Amino acid sequence: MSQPSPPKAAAVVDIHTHMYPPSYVSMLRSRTEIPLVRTFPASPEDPRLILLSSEVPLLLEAESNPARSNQIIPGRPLTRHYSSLAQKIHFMDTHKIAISVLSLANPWLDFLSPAEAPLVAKETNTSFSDMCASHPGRLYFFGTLPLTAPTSEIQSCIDNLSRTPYCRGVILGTSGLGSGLDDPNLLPIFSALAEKNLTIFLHPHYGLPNQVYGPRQAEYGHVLPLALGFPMETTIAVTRMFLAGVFDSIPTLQIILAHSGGTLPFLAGRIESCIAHDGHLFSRQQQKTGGEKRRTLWEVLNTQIYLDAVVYSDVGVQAAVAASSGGERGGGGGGLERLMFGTDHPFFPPLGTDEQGEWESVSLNAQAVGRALGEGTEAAEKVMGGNAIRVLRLVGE
Ligand code: 5CU
Ligand code: ZN
Repeated sequence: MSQPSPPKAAAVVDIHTHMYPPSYVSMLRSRTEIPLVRTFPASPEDPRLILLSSEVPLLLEAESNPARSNQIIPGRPLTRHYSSLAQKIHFMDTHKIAISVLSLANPWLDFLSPAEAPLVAKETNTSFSDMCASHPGRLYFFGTLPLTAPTSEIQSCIDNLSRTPYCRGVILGTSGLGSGLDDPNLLPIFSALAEKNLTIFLHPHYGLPNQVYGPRQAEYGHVLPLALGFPMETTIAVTRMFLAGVFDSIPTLQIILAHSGGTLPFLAGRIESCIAHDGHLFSRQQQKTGGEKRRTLWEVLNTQIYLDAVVYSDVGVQAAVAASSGGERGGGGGGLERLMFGTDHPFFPPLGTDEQGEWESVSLNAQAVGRALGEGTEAAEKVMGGNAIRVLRLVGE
């Protein structure tokens, strides 16, 4: 029998690609609060997926006034792209993606009761593992943790995932155990993940409080929560981890930040300056270390953080590479080793054209890498797949 071979150097790997297994979709269909799946009289054949708190006002309006003719239908269409494996493979083939590292889409298991979460985690992780096993060498996955359940359940899930051949890490939202990712109670979980060589894929869901989007937000569709709320949420979550010393406590913890770290590449300098000029942090640091030099955010970006390349512009790709180089301009210092291509499929489908063809959201991301680093260069090949193959230990068909 032939052994799996290492993927070709130029293989394209998608590390940011989601699914909801059919059992998860069934659960969403049965729910009355977000996240949920619902159909509306204006279009009874087309189920809608309603996920975000910013979508609740439209949902309530649609429920209270179902007959209104010019109703804006809440959510997004729940197409086959969300739960069909055949559709995922078709999408990969269309975009010449050799390997995908699948993850459950938001909001994962965050809304489940402590009693429900472990079983749903088990079912979901088994679904992903089975999907990967049915396409060996083409699919891997980030598992999902039952974070609302007791710690012993979370630890046992980590143990199981570490023994699952196609699992390479876990997808994590920003709420942690309920108090965010700077919660000291998360340290044993982060330690266990690091010990088992499971990388965290940190992904937003909650955005910012709805009032920041203003009274006209419904006129602007999903733009404000997705373009701005998501990236700010990620930036705040990882900055809180940094300020709480999580990276110093667990130097082997490895974390990939969705959407190129939100706004972290742009704001890391300001965060560093605010830390350096904060009297409270200064005296705490003096007491703790007697004035010993602290590790900067740039150093953490260069050693423990990876960024995906889901940023849709060469300006963003350049900033991500420079920030991952520890702030060195020109992409030295290893920044080119720390960026990984992704698509965010099945979100951002083409509108008004064939969803079976090429997706502009994918080509924008691929072109951004080519424009920033040179089409077909060694640097671009690393970002398009080489880095993911190395960091996530991926083996091809
Ligand atoms: O369109 C959206 O709401 C989303 C989402 O919920 N999650 C994601 O990863 N991308 C887009
Ligand atoms: Zn995503």
